[in-house]
Amino acid sequence: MNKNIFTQSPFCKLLNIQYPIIQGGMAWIADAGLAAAVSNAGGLGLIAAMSLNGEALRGEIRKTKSLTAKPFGVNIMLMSPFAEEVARVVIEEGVQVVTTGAGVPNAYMKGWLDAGIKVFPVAPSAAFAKLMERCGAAGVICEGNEAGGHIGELTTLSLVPQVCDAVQIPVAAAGGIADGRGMAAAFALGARAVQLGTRFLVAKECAIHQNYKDKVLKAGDTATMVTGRRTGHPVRTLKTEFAVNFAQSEADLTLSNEEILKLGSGALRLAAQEGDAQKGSFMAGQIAGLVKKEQTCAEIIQELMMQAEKVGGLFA
Ligand code: TUI
Repeated sequence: MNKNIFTQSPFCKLLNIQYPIIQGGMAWIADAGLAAAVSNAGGLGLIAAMSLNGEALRGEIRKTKSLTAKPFGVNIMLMSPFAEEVARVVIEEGVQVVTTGAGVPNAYMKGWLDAGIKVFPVAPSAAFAKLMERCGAAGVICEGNEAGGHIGELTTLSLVPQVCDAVQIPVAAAGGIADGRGMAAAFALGARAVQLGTRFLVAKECAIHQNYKDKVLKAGDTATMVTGRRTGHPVRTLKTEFAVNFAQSEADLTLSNEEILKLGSGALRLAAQEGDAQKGSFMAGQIAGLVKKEQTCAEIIQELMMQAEKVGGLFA
């Protein structure tokens, strides 16, 4: 394995980026400032459309264009009440890359492909990845359940090689990756890119509340837990008082699924914007224990590449 495998890959050429590193499209968190900083550092920055309606997303896209001349993308969380309008806005604004999560993007694929958008759905299984390949996806993102936020069933180590064997399109690995060792490991499994969320949470250009960053920086290896399995929307968060109480409410069968969902809604915003330690849901991946310092996006990407190339040398 040499430098070329990471930096002069067909994946980088496909997206016209320098390094095969994608920033996770973190809902309520990934804004124009973060996306532009990652893209300016040679990776692929993403704006999260989850919390934005069509016009708010349009503003964020235009802001990103004013901050970087490099390619960037938009992540569309398909459970968002604004999914349909933001799906239209990415076409109107000439966005080059769209990633999708938490659902099946079929209804939007034709419009995006006709507009020349490269689509990378999050695929939680090999069957889903094959379906996306048939629908014209440029690649898939395989996010193991080590990831923060809304998760699937499989781990990154199991999911990535099985999807790589199932499809011809490039696979990006996500979940449990925060340094060059994880990046090299993902490439050893057949991935052609990595997506990182938790590491970019503490980026200097990430505008979340400092309480959120401090919780990630202090987190150890067993600091996360999964809630929401009962409602069919499992979410990995830091083990806070809110998360533990939420898990207790889930176990209480006198509460309906609707009541449980209501308890959780809005909690991510409270964490990201207000740093609310009591009512906030601090989503983060299992790899949070490895994230120990605040750095610029450029420092994060350079460090990752240096480590990955060093570890990658083991395969040469
Ligand atoms: O979407 C994510 N991660 C997220 S979204 C989010 S916002 C949120 N806020 C409050 C409660 C819940 C979520 C926070 N984190 N990652 C991408 C992802 N997609 N992970 C898993 C999936 C997925 C799961 C099932 C993709 C497709 C899928 O298809 C199953 C099916 O057939 O519908």
